[in-house]
Amino acid sequence: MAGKTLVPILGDQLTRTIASLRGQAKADTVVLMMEVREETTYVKHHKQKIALILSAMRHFAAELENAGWQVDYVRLTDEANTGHFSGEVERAVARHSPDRVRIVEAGEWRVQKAIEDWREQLGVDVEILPDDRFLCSLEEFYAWAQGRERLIMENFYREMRRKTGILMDGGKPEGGQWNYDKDNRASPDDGMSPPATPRFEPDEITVEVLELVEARFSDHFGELERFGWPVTSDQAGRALDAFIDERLACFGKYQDAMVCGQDDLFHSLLSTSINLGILDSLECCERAEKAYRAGKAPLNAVEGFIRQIIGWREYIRGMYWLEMPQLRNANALNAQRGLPEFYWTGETDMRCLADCVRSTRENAHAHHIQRLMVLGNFALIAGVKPQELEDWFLVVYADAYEWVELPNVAAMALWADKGRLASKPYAASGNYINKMSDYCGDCRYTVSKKTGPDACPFNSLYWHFMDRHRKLFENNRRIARVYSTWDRMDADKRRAYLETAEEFLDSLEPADKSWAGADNRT
Ligand code: FAD
Ligand code: DLZ
Ligand code: SF4
Repeated sequence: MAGKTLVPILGDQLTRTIASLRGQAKADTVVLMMEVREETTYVKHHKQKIALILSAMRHFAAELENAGWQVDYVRLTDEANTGHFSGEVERAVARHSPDRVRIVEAGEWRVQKAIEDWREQLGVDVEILPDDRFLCSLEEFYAWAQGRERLIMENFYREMRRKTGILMDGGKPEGGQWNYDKDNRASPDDGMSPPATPRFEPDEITVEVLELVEARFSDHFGELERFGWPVTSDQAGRALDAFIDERLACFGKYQDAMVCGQDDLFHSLLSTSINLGILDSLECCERAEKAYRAGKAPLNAVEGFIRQIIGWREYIRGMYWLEMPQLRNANALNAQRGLPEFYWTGETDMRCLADCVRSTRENAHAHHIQRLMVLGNFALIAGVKPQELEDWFLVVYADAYEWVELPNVAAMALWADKGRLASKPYAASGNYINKMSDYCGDCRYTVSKKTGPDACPFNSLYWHFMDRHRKLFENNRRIARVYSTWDRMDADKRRAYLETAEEFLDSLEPADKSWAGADNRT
């Protein structure tokens, strides 16, 4: 293509083979990377999340330069920095006088809307390319969704297995079944000690970024001390190697297990790298399949891991674009309670929640079942307003971008989309947490107690939730029997459940909203 091209690369587009660079002549291309205040503060992200993204961006820019690309890198501290993507692209157009701007579509609706306005703002051609790092294009997803009454992940996942050929045996699923989830629900074993996840010692670039973050974002949630995330594709590749060799084999069996103080268990911790673009999602699946074919990991583990990536991750991204912008305001259960303060401080006697918040604060990470069945479940049954929990999840996790956070929180955890994504709400009493973790033994509450001040709050809140949403759920085939159990209880017992729940709810301190700083989040 003749003439000069400006290629802006956003903070989660750190992929050497990104579509906007493919086919470009280095001599005619200026790559633009922008550290901007708006992205760092539209919510007050966890300190580790900002450090991760800025460090990965700086490493990526250096890699591109070493490979011969011309990179125009705008730092957060540059005096003329306008503080937002559109202002920086405008300034770069003035600096370089390109014939066109070429960019891969943004992951988030908010940013994509801004990019779509560039055509008018900049006075040069703007080419917006599909993000083909996802295995399912948005057109394909919309076509799949069209005309279907129910958008069931499992059906989507099977199509993705057929499309990619992963874990297929001719036209049939490997081993004869599509899904081995029933083998993936083991409780933790006593004394279980998974191999440590690799951590990467901060180099000079990362140390500089950590200092910047500590100085500029000192009032943001979270700690920096344990920062050890992969910040380059080389480190992400090593993290993948370690997962495949050391943890994949047990990933399936203990996928839903929780152990106090053991933050990673057998999870991959690869979401930050995949979401940034420094690790390829298909490569993760191919490596897992190879381990299975070499007899190094069982089918239930490998299928479970692959399902999370080519199934859940791709489906969640499709659902985000299908449901936006209305998903951000969804509140099917009309939940209006403010987020409890302990989501930020960790100060609660509920040991499960205190441990999940601690891990979140120290690591900018908690694993899936902690997010869904502890942090999400509590907010669901306590009736927390979806937008407040969404802001919290977007702030606190290093892997959180709205396209993946919002469907997981609003639709999966809170049923705010009225079951478009999850056919039944993920509501559970203390019994579930007790079965899947070692939290309850040392908790100040008693998990077997149903009512009264010492009873596990999840128990009474569960019934309070079911009772207050009876009209909505009693005709749902997957929940109806819950109401038979409720109706069989005598009236005094039911009243005691509801009173215990209400006393507990009255005792909750609402959070100070300045923690999230989400006024600028659309
Ligand atoms: P593993 O357990 O090792 O799983 C492997 C990979 O599968 C992950 O790296 C991830 O890429 C993918 N994956 C698994 N489940 C999901 C899912 N439900 N949606 C999308 N990808 C999935 N994931 C994010 O990347 N960002 C988020 O902001 C985010 N918010 C969440 C909020 C809630 C309420 C819930 C229930 C889940 C959320 N998840 C999110 C999904 C999941 O919890 C994380 O991807 C996972 O915990 C990351 O850790 P890991 O890499 O060790 O995952
Ligand atoms: C999350 C984030 C942060 C904290 N900072 C930046 C930044 O300074 N520059 C940048 O390009 N991207 C950043 N990001 C990631 C963006 O929010 C992300 O690329 C968009 O959400 C994609 O739509
Ligand atoms: Fe959590 Fe209840 Fe168990 Fe305490 S008893 S750890 S509150 S589930």
